[in-house]
Amino acid sequence: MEKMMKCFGCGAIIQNENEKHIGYVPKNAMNKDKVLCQRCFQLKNYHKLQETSLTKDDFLNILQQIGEKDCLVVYMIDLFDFNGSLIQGLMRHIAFNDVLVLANKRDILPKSVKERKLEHWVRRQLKEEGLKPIDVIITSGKKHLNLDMIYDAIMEHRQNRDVYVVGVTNVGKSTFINALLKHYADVENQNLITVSEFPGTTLNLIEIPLDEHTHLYDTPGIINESQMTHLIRPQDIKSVIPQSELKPMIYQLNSDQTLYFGGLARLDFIAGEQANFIAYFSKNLKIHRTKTMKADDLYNRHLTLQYEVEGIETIDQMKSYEFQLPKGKCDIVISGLGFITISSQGGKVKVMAPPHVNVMIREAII
Ligand SMILES: Nc1nc2c(ncn2[C@@H]2O[C@H](COP(=O)(O)OP(=O)(O)OP(=O)(O)O)[C@@H](O)[C@H]2O)c(=O)[nH]1
Ligand SMILES: [Mg+2]
Repeated sequence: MEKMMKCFGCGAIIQNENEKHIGYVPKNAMNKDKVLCQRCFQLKNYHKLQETSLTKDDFLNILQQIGEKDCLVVYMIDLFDFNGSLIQGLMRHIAFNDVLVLANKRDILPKSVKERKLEHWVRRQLKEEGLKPIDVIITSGKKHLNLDMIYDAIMEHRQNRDVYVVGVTNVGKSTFINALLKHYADVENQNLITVSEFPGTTLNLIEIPLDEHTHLYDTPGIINESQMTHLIRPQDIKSVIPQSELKPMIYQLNSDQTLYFGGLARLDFIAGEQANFIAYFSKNLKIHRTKTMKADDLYNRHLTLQYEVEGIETIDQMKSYEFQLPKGKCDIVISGLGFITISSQGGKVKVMAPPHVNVMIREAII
């Protein structure tokens, strides 16, 4: 039987019947041995996103099958949105495989942070989550950082088995595989896998031969509804989510002072001695400092509103969290948007963010 044809950009099974469904290719474009579906064509050439109707379960089903295989799992996480890339659904499925962890997007964190420090931090966080990887490598798929080291680690640990690259959507799986394809197989740009800043780009397994019998697979990322990318308008993603090295912004705050982050989130310093707040956000995000007393009014009059979140027009539609600060350093993370490193003698902060967005306190990464 003839093998089903798949789009080389997203892995969707090719069909010529329904333009609105994934994998559509007009019949007259079928005369090649490698085809790109209409959705990928639009994404690659016009940067236009065609919505799909795949659900989280569709993606989890694919992962479940991987969990049942004897293979090497390359688990990619995003250093900038570490907690957003650790969803439980994913951990559960791969817990029994050999797992090599790639901590990606290192280029977004300040250059001054040592790679070893990041690696140790990642290892400690993973341990808390109960994951015991065979190795952890810091990387940037975009900058080809540590590519040779990763290639060698994959070849060593796969022991002639298949390799599956998994992770939450948007962590950079396809970008990384493209780096491998360019570097080790001289694949030209027009034949690479589709990548984009929109979540849910890869739609099915994409098979890349390693030798006669085994393959490396790109997989569709699990959709994590609490990721910031799902809440803002698609056209704002590239400005709100940092694309290059973060520029730390330093604030000395007294209690009863507030910071707004592009109108998407807010932090109130409720109690404590004067403390140091270092904000790590996209450089396009305007940070606005004000007295807490005036902060509600400022937001409601739209003075600090820079980006829109659907369904939020007044500040009381945001969700509030309170955190007790430890003495010393900690991070307050607004998942996918950014984080604030606070050095204090202790105290209390309140954070407001759109519902769904995870807000948490963690050991400082920097
Ligand atoms: N700064 C930075 N951005 C990256 C890096 N790797 C990927 N990106 C960006 O992250 C976004 C998502 O990249 P993809 O490679 O499509 O991510 P994916 O994990 O394959 O996503 P899905 O196919 O949706 O699961 C794109 O905007 C990439 O340019 C990196 O190392 N550094
Ligand atoms: Mg992808």
